[in-house]
Amino acid sequence: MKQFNAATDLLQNAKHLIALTGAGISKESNVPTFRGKDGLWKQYNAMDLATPQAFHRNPQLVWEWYTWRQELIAKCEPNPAHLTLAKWEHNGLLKTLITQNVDGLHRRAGSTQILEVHGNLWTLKCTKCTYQSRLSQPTQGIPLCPECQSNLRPDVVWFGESLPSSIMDQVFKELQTADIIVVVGTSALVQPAASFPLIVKQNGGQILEVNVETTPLTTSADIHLTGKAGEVLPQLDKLL
Ligand code: BJW
Ligand code: ZN
Repeated sequence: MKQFNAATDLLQNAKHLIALTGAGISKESNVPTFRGKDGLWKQYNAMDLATPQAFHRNPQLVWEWYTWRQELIAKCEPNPAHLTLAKWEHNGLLKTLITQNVDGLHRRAGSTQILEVHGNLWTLKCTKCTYQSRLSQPTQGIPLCPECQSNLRPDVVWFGESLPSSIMDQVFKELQTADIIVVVGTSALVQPAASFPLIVKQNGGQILEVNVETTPLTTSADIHLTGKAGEVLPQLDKLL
């Protein structure tokens, strides 16, 4: 309870609160995380599915995996953690939500100030030209570009790829301005997102971490709340 009260104080005094979320925030919506005992990378090899080389080698296999995930996520709903962050944006507390998640659940929960640093599973882009489109339902087979007939790919960021520069420009502005960053449900293992909270800290800000486990970030966090995001965030909201 002491940690909860300290976290409430931190939030109540925040001048520019931002959040960084990872797969753990969607776990209670039944979206699988990547790491850990039930994580996707226990069952699937990241290098066979989430690199540009893998897509070049076997677009069919990569698309099968993404179609399966789109079908799974289409059945999921935002949980109380997503809803709490949306509420905090609408009541003016949360300025920007940086997410590594590609599932689109933050938007479905009502958040609008979202920076999706690893892209979105529901957007496609051409492997050759600048064509992009939004999906309203899961893909079937390998979709082709209507402009140049090349393979379309999911507009997500794979290992070895740079994060979208226009979004990163906004992320860095936020990291310079923020005095508090709430970090929810990320293993803090994947760069560069894992370093975002440390940039806030270097600029004199504070880190509030919410996770069921400790992470490499925990020793730098000013407050670590252990628990499920879908329980901890609504509990915090009640105390505000
Ligand atoms: C709960 C919970 C509950 C559970 N409540 N909590 C060596 C050093 C430094 C960097 C590198 C390096 N070697 C390679 C790199 C670079 C690489 C990297 O970081 N690799 C590391 C793994 C070592 N990074 C990149 O390649 C990035 N690009 C880049 O660096 O560009 C520059 C560059 C260009 C060219 C050459 C070299 C450099 C790109 C990274 C792209 C990541 N892509 C993925 C897939 C996206 C598409 C898709 O979804 O299909 O993004 S991988 C996957 O990991 C996904 C996630 O967004 C990302 C982060 O995972 P996240 O969100 O943290 O989830 P989990 O599963 O790891 O953790 C869940 C957490 O939730 C856990 O902590 C649980 O405890 C917790 N939890 N239930 C609260 N209910
Ligand atoms: Zn094209």
